[in-house]
Amino acid sequence: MSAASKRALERNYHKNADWFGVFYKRPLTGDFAYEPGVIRRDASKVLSINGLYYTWYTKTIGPGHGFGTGDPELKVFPWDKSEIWYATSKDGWHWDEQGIAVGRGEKGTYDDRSVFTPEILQHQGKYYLVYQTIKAPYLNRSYNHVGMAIADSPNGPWRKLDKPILSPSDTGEWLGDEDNRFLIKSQGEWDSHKVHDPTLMYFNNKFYLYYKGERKGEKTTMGGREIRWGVAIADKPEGPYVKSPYNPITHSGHELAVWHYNGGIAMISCKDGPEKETIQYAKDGINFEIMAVIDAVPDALGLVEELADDSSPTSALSWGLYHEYVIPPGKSWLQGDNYIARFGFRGKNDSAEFVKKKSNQSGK
Ligand code: AAL
Repeated sequence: MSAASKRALERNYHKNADWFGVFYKRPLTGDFAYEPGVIRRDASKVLSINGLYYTWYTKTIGPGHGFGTGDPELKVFPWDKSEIWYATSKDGWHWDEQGIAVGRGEKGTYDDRSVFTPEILQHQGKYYLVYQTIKAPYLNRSYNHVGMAIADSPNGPWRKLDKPILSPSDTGEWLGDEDNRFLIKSQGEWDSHKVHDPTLMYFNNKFYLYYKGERKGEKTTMGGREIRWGVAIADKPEGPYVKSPYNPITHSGHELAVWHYNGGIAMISCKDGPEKETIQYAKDGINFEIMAVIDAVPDALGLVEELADDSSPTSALSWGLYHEYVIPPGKSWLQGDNYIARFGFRGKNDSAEFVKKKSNQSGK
C-alpha cells in the first residue's frame, strides 16, 4: 500500500462527506455596501435579538502606511486607530450602522491606540464583547492583548474592564533594540508576542476563550506563517482566564470560526498553516480532529449564532458575514479598504440531488 493510501486510511479521507461543502459570496446593501475610504472588517458573530440581527465589527477611516514611517501618529494597518461599531438588520441582507459600541481608551490606557476584531457572547441576559487591544505607540514589537466590555443590552452602554483579560505569554527575548519582530535571542512560547481573534464560548458550564497566538521571531513552516491557536478557561465571564496546559490546540488558522455541535465544539480555519481551510471537531473543546478540508474559506467569518444545530455539522455555516478587500491599482493591501459582505455554504445535504432524494423518501 502506498504512503498516500496509508495516510488516507489513517486520516479517514474516505469519510465525513456530511462535514464537506462549498462557500459562495454575496454583497450586502445599506451601510455594509462598499464605501470608499472606510474600513469595516472582522465582523463578530451575528446575534438574533427581538427579531433583529446584530453584529459588531472593526471600523476606521483612511489608508494604512505600515511601520517605520517616522510619524508615530500615522495609521500603520487597516485596523489601526480602530473603534468597535455595531449594525442591525431585519433580513440579514440590508444593514443599518447604529453607531460606536466600544472606543479607544484615554491616553496612557492599555487600549489607547486601537480596539478591534471583536467577538460577542450573550449569556444569562448580559452581553460580553471581547476584542484586541493595542497601546500607543504602535510598533513592530508592540504586544497585542485581549480586552472585554460588558452590557445589559446589545445597544450598550458598554462597561470596559480596567485591564486585559488575556495577554501574550511574554516568554522568549528580543535581540537588540531595533524595532524588528524577527530579531530574537529566543522565540519563547507559541503566544509570546500577540494574542488575537478572541472567541468566547459558554461550554461545559465554563467560559472558553479561544484565541490566536503570534510568536516572537515568527518562522515560516511547511504551511507558511507559524500561527497557532489556544484556549483559556474561566469559571466567570470576567475571568480570570487560565491558559490550557494542552495549548496550542491547533497549528493552523489565521482566523477561526467556532460553533457548538453535538455536545462538542466545531471550528473552521481560513489561511495559514499546514491544516488551513479545515473543519475540525473536539468533543472536549480542546482535542480537535480534522473532519473536512474546504476550498476558499472566506476571511474572518462571522457566524450566525442561532443557525448552529445538531441536525447537521455545517448548519452553523448556512450563512454569515466575512470581509472583502478593495485594493486601489498600484497600491498595497495596507492602503486598501475593507467592507463586510455575506457568505453562504452549500453542504452535501443542500445539494439539489440530495434534497430531491430526501423529499422522495419522505414523499413530500
Ligand atoms: C485579522 C485578525 C486580527 C489581526 C488582523 C486584525 O484578520 O486576524 O485582527 O490582528 O487581521
